Amino acid sequence: AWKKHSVSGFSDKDGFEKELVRHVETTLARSMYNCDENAAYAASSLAFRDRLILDWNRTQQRQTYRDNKRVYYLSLEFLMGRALDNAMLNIGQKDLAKAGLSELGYRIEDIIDQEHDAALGNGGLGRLAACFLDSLASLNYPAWGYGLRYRYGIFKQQIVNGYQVEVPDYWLHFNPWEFPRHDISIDIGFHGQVHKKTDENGKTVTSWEPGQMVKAVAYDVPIPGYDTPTTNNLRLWSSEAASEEFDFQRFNRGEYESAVAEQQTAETISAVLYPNDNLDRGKELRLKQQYFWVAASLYDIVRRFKKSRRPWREFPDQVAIQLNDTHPTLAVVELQRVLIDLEGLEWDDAWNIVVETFGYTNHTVLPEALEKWSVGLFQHLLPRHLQIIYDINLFFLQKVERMFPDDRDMLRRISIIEEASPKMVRMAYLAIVGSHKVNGVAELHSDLIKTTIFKDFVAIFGPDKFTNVTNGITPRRWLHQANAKLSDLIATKCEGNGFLNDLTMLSKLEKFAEDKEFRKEWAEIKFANKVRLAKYIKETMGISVNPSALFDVQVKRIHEYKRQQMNIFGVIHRYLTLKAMAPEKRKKQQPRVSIFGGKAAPGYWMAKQIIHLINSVGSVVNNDADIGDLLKVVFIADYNVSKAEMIIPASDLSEHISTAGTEASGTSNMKFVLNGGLIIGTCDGANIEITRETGENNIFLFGNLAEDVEDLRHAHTYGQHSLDPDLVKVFDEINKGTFGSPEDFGGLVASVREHGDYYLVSDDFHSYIETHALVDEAYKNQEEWVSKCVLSVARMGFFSSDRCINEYAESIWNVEPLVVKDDA
Ligand code: 26W
Repeated sequence: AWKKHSVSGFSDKDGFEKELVRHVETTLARSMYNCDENAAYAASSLAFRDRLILDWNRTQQRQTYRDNKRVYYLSLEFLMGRALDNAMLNIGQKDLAKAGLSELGYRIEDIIDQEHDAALGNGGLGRLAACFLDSLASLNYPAWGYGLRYRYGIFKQQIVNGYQVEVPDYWLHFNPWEFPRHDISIDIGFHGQVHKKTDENGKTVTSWEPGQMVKAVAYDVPIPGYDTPTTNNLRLWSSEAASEEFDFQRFNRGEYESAVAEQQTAETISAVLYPNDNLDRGKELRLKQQYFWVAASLYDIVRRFKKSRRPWREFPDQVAIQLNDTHPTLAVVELQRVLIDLEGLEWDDAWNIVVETFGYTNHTVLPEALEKWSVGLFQHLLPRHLQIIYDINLFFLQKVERMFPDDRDMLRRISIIEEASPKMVRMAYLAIVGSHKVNGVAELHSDLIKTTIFKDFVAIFGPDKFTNVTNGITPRRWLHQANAKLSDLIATKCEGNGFLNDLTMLSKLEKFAEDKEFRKEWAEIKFANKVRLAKYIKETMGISVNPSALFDVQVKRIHEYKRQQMNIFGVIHRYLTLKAMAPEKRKKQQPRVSIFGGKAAPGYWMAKQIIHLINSVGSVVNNDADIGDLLKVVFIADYNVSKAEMIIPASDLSEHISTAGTEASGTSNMKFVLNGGLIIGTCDGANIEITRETGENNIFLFGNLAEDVEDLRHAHTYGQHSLDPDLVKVFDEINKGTFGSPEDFGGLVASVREHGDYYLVSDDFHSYIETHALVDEAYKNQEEWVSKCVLSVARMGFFSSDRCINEYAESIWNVEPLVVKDDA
């Protein structure tokens, strides 16, 4: 049996303090008398970082030496949040740091709070990538993440007069968690010409002579596993002017300004994260980002492979590359180019290697989110890649024609090139053709892609190419870090902290669901978390909320398909109902706080109207003396990972109410349940599997099913669409001006009334309202409510990202963990 190698932490509290002081006095060049919380954060981070580096170096050495198959996770987004708290917990020395900091006169929460979130992502897809990195390291897989080092992360959201205002997120003033590797830099080409020559053997050789070069510089971020010395690497690429371009000659020719301008053009590539979630706008700079990142990453991966001097056919035995949505699909084309143009392989040999190497994860079925790039743009930016795409498509179409000789329309439907004007490259189709496995992220979603958007591809490649891997979340961040008290309470009933490595151990909690004493402790923790959130709400926006009220939370990106509009219409309905009641009856109603949070894409007009309506309703309801504590409406500005860590543990009820069939999985649904909250939700995404695991009695499901959505939409368009009468009352109230100028919300109302109600708000409204009434009823019986929460948590083991990563490893990557021996 292997003995576990211990983590390179501090020997004791004094050891940590000494290092902290050393960093304050030398690295930061300050005196301890002049060490504010920010400096204490910086020094703590530097101290912990030093410990991580030792394990990080050893992990990389070990992985190089053993030379096992590695996983490369290519994602344009990594929504990491804060690193210090996570590093302390994963190393297992937060208590020690707390004691040390306290001795020096600091509260650890204040120190942790100094850190700026690393917000290099939009929402679900980016946070999933971050959870996967945590699991990959915690399970000792040899794995790297590859992404872009954006100078600006997702914008910061301010609410001004009820409207969203975007502020740039410049987050790199001080970032101790990244290591610039100026020695690892790669020149990436764009534009230019393609040349064909015949070599001595009569073989045609194609070469690409780019017209512009941009330099990619690596920045590495250590990813510590929990309770293991394995510390993996996240490599982020930053763009700079290629060395040749910003040359000395040009200064002498008096072209200083234009030389600097070119440098800035190069730097633009990694400057900013595109803030659209589920919307493809086809911007040239975005395609440049994608190629820049993919080409640099592949160069790095290929270079590492070449060090072991194996034959090319062994590449897929050594390398698994996962495409996080279609954003990195150019990697398929780039690897084929490297193999045939630079390494001289035959097309078929190269193509087999490519397909064996890649796996593609789809995260959405929304048509407006499926990436397409115009052929003209490709021709201009990546002329050689366009040729290769045409060849990939030609061979693919030939294969399909042989399989379905009489089906002309099939060829038109499945072609990687959409024959429209302008012609478009369909990236999802390219990703499917270039990968050996395609997966969805929850059962319903994986079924839907097989029967709708990718149906033809199932007929062509057979059903085995398509699979499901239901998403998961890391219990380290989303329970242990976000909700330390609950995690500690669970540990007392689950034989210690083992559940953090094996979440199925939570099942030991089942037998305590009926234990009065345990329920009391459980309820006290939930209450304390609500008090903490109430305090934050009071301090940041001056709204008093009663922590004994039912906290009803919907936090996620604002999108019509996620239906925050239905939620706020429901809140208006509740308000009207309360107002219409006799005071005696009113007093007996269940008090609620409706909490919203989330960013709207800057160009998404409808989403911005939703935010404005929520805030407008809030300012009326929160100041209505008839209502008092019975209803409060709060919009928490700038929802991000660190706010999620505070909000999620404070929820009694969370809303996951997308139109059935539209939310691929959802992952916050899992986080809320894991933190002892219940869900009101539709039969969509992972809600369905959560219900299967936790039991129908422990979730509030409502609304139409995915299989009925198409018919309902059809009926809206061609039949008659009679609106739900309660919803009509809500619209009438909006139109009366109760919440400000009705024109401000005209789009929201019209989309339901005039424009076919695509997201079925009216169809689901009645059952939504009724189900909320059931929630009120259930919440009255606190003993039973808490028991539902305990049972649910006990049954959440399946939703760990550890389970999810093990499934990828086994069914898609064929990689194994690298056992850490004591001597290596
Ligand atoms: C091209 C623009 C664009 C940008 C981002 C298109 C699509 C995206 C993402 C795929 C959107 C996204 O984050 N999808 C979410 O992925 C989560 C992780 O699998 C799921 O849990 C969510 O249901 C899904 O909306």
